[in-house]
Amino acid sequence: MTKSAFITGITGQDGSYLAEFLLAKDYEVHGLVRRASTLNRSRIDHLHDPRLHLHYGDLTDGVSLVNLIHAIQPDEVYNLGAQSHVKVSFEMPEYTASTDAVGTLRLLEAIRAAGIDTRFYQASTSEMFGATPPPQNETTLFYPRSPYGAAKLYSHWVTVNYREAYDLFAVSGILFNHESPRRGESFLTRKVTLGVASIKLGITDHLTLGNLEAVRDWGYAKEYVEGMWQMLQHDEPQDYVLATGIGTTVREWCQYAFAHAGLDWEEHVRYDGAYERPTEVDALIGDASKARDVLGWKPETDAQGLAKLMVDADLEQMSRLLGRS
Ligand code: NAP
Ligand code: G4F
Repeated sequence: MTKSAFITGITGQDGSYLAEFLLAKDYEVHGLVRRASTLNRSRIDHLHDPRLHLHYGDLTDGVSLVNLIHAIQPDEVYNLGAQSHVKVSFEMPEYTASTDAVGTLRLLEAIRAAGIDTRFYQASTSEMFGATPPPQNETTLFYPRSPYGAAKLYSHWVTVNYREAYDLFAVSGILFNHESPRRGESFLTRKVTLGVASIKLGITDHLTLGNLEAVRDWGYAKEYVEGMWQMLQHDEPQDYVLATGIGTTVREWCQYAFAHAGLDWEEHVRYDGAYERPTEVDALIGDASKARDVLGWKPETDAQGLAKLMVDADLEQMSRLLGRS
């Protein structure tokens, strides 16, 4: 029988890859979209599929969630919607908490109110480890360093609680940074690859960044959404880390990306303290051995390979826009 899934955050990086993945598996896919004054669906515009249904709603609007879950009765719910930018969360802490923390509670309550037997995935994050040094796995102490990390930690624990209190099949995927050509333009990796393409094509000659010393474990988003689905197919609801296990500094990411376009990063990168956060997460490096052993999940793309594919995609797209391809 055809399965159905409900995805919050379907217009985002992960939501768009997950929708593609589930449609290829013959799911009926329902996505929550926010009303905006201009359409915000560029990542899913290519999905012309009668099995894809989009519904207006918002994680800050509990009534919309109750009505949609009641009407759709999905087999699986993926809660990927969030105000996902760490630095922005210092500027909009209350909105971030309402979306990223209470939003999860609203969705869980909508599932409970509908009384349906659904499997629930929560998009937890390595940001919850914050100040606790690497390597980080499912048993590592949480110590968030931003309103975003704190809000996500609430969602993580309320997901655990609904699993234990109401016997809901609810899991948290604690995902380390994952990127792609669809990554939002203000996140570090994409900001750099877009900067490389602009410099290479002569549109600008420099790129301005903040902290170059932070270490992140960067993987490929397309591989991570498959892990989300695998977590919901297992017999038992459990939490898992997804990561590559390799730490890369922001400085090294710049080296990889600029070198791939034949450029020297030191000639083009400038510093501006405005991009620093009030509290930084110095180092995130994940240990995904549980996902490998229990689910058979394994990442294939490392940071260097990812930098290359993102630079290539941005160069191609920008050349096309400039009419040079
Ligand atoms: P993203 O590209 O920023 O997408 C976020 C999605 O959430 C967008 O579809 C956005 O809609 C939607 N959204 C924002 N506020 C909402 C609200 N109030 N109600 C409903 N939807 C809302 O994020 P991503 O990189 O795909 O990440 C997916 C999820 O994984 C997020 O929860 C993120 O926090 C988490 N996560 C990401 C990473 C990573 O490295 N990418 C790592 C760990 C965890 P609009 O398009 O309308 O803005
Ligand atoms: O790309 P970032 O903004 O990602 P960050 O803060 O690690 O958060 C991402 O990963 C989390 C998983 O750990 C997700 F939960 C979250 O939703 C998001 O997807 O910054 C990466 C690093 C930081 O240390 C930052 O200080 O790059 C440093 N950085 C240096 N200059 C910069 C910049 N980050 C951004 N965005 N812009 C800069 O100019």
